[in-house]
Amino acid sequence: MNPPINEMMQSQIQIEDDRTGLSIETLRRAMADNLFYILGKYPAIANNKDYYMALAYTVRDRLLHRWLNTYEAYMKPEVKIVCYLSAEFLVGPHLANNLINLGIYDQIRQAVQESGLNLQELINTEEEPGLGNGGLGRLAACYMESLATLEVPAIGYGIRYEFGIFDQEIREGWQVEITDKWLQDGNPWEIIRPESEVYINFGGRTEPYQDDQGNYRVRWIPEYVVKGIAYDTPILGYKVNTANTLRLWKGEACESFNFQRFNVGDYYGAVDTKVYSENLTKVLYPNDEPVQGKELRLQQQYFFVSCALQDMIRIHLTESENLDNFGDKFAAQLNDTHPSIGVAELMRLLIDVHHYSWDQAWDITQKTFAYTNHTLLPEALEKWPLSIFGRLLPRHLEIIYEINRRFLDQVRMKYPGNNEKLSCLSLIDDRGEKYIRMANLATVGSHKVNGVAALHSELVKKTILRDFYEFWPEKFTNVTNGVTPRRWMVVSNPRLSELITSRIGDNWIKNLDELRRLEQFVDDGHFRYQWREVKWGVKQDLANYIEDKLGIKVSPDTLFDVQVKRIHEYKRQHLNVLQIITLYNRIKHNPNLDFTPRTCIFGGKAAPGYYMAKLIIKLINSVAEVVNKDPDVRDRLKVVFLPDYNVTLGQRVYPAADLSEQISTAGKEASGTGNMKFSLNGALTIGTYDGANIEIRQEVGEENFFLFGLKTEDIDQLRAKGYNPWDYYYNNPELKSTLDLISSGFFSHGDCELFRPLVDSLLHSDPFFLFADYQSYLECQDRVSQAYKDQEYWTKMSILNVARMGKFSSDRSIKEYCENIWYAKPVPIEMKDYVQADA
Ligand code: NBX
Repeated sequence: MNPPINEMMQSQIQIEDDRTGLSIETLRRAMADNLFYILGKYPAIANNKDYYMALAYTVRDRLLHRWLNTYEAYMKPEVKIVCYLSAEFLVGPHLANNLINLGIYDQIRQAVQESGLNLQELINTEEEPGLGNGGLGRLAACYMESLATLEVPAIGYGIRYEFGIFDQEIREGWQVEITDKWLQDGNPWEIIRPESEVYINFGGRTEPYQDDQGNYRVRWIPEYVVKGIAYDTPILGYKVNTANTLRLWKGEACESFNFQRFNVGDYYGAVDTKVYSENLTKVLYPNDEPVQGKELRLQQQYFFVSCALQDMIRIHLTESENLDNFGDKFAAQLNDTHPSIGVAELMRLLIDVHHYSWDQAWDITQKTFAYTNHTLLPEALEKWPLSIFGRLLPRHLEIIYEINRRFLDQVRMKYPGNNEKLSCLSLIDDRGEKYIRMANLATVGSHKVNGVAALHSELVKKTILRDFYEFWPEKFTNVTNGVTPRRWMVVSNPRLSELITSRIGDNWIKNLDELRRLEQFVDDGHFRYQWREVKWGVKQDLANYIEDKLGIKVSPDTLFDVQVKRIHEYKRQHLNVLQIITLYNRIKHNPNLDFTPRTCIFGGKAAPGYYMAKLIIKLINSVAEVVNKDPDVRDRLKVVFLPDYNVTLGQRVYPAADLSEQISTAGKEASGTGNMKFSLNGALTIGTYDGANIEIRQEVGEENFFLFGLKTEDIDQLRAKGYNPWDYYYNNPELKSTLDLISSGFFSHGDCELFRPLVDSLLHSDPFFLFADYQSYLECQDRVSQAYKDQEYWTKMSILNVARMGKFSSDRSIKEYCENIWYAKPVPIEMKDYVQADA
């Protein structure tokens, strides 16, 4: 028994403990200590990176109690944990977000200032973890943040890529890819958990045997084994005690295997195994590349999913005697088909390792999994050649065959003699070379399947999973995407956030529907003036950044027209370019045209193997070069391509936009989430009837949204009756002269060949219907220019956009997943010991 005096002393020490205290003086001292003891530096030799690290450790100390308390609370048997399985988590920089969510931003800013430093500069030195390609990975990050804010128990399971998405440089207008070395200076936010290592089998063969009780069983004798090591990053909720875990797995050599080889004298073989194992999690695959034949990608997928499921089983068995209630303890969400091998892996673990019967195992599996679809593009639907699959995962192939056999028996009962149905629904595509269809596996193995916006979910039911919908209508549902207002408003746009808070208080940060209360100020001239001031200031910041990085001068008095997203033909950045060239032509023909000055800003990466996307980047830069220096233009039109678009740059760009370009071919963009970030920051949208645009327009009001273009049905009809892009080219003089100008070499120093592939593709097939939408787009842009001239009116529309965007908080999406798919509830975290949550 401790004498009371000890407890007293302890609590006194801990109140001003350098690792938890929040007074300015304690924070300042903690930073100095970390600089010295962790980084081995003192002020005279420290740079901003060192200070950033010292600060990051100071902040991490202050969240550790919450994190450990949270983890402990989840071990209770009655607590259900959401496991978000995703090959990508595009979390973005941690520091500023953690400061906001911990509620210590102001204290830290002062402490940093008193150390003679500038907090924003330190925040800017953070290297962001680029562990994702785009929307899908960023959605996973927003969802993790909302889960924590809503105090819902969650673990994000993924891959700790050593090299994330490449950094993009632009050289002579072309994209050049540079390896991303996000880990080179160390990562202060992660903690390695060597105790949670797991072993993952690959290759080899299976073997039937009888156990001691005479049961028929199968064992898998792998060819090699890789060790998975967990790296944990805390994901804090906004002003709550919950700190959930993002658990990312790294592949390492398995010593026991190495060691055997070493013992028989095969030193180089042992080293090979080590290199091979560590290769597994080396690099993130870019999207938009044909997936077939990328064996390493299948290995990555199986690796992280098996790590996750084994980890979940271990957690469950620390509190339970068996896995009977596994589906009550965990809800596992498949973020697209990338983790869908999990269906077969959970079956294998339950049957082969934990000796469940097939039927019991299948019940648990279906109860546990749900699947989110993010694309209808046929080329993006994952299918693995059976040959590769069977070589790598022989046991899983057997299990998939058995799942399929039982499933097709059910289908036969419902549709006797209908072979067409069987062939569409089968998990195996055997029309030529045989493939495993991962979307079919995910659908069969899940209790719910959802799309990511209303239109998209309808199209899922009508197109790629039509027969499944007919078979199991109740399985299909929609959850429209959302984004977290903490990162995408509070962190990235403090000025707008403060203005909003000054009028309606700060509850909107946790309850985004409260933004509606801004509507009452829309007729308040002073408020509108303040609103414009904020936008102008943020535009000035971006203008400074552009001048700094690119040497291009742009004025915040012009309309900032922005398209930032991955470069893809279906997203139609080239439609935007056609429009810009048309505006340029108009100025050239009539130099004194009444013209609303515009700054057209682009950003986005092209997949390294996607030639057309790279050519679009080159076209944007080539047009920029000509337009920006043409004296006739008189600075009324500027074109800027921002290199290396990522989360950090997004945080600069969204707040500064006046106009958000969401111009995909109808039916192709599953949802879009950038569209939400723009509108929440007061940009108006010019958009097609696609993805979440439709719902945004519905919420903000059609009079506050610039809609153009064909709808999905129109496009289907046009295609059916035979779409001929030439007709549009010949019949539309502005379109014709725009294309002719590109073909003439005007933007390519006389080279008529450079852009030919792009022009030819448009003239000969135009698979994404740019020509069909061109006229409607231009007319809509004219309406935009007209509207922008009336700044008071524009400001009203901007305010109404923000006020009515509450639906698009990821908090709303997460509540829907909890209610309809996961059946998970909040578990508020009580802090043990002495540490209290910040009020
Ligand atoms: O997912 C995106 C969709 O295109 C967006 O419309 C949607 O808003 C977003 C979130 O639901 N899809 C996406 O980003 N896909 C990928 O990044 C991807 C990554 C790897 C891969 C295929 C696609 N093999």
